[in-house]
Amino acid sequence: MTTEKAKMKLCLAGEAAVGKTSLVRRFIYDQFDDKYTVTLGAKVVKKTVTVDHPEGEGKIEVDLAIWDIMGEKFLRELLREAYFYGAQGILAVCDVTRSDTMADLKEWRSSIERVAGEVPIIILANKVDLKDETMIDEETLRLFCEGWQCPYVLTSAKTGENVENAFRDMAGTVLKSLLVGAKPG
Ligand code: G3D
Ligand code: MG
Repeated sequence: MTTEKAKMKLCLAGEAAVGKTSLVRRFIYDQFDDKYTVTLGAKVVKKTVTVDHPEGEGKIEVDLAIWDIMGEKFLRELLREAYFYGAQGILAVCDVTRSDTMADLKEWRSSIERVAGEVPIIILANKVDLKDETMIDEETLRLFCEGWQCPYVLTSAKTGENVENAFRDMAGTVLKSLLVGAKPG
């Protein structure tokens, strides 16, 4: 059986300190670094994943280009053409210990859609390891995502919980959207 190949550009979105860089690091290197490193502008990292073909048969090898973006709003607006051009999927991250980080995703979404059009989104509700500090309960999150008609994943970059799943789900969802888009008619 042949393995098909695909490429895609994924962008992280979300306010400063929600855990974007930590999630990318966890996914790429499977590690969590407690030292804070400021991402200047944007950093692009690559990883290849093999996922099931969305339409049943075989596997697809997907080269992911993951854009980790600095959370400062002024920078986002300044650089959004460069950041979001050609984005095919958005990993929108909020921090479950800060409620406002979920509402703030609206601005991120419209900023990205102005450049890349409507693309699949997954919401990552991050820092679920901080159980005692959780301010966003799952019902609130569920309703928010229902409004957006997008899935969500509860993640922890610290423990690694669901991080791999979130990126893989995103890759699978984007592939599906690309295949639908590629169909004639
Ligand atoms: P950003 O890239 O979105 O700005 P970072 O966010 O990845 O830099 O993370 C911001 C802070 O949150 C860092 O802490 C980081 O260690 C912490 N963090 C990220 N993800 C998690 C998580 O899942 N659980 C917990 N407990 N902490 C997390 P510091 O203290 O270095 O500022
Ligand atoms: Mg960062």
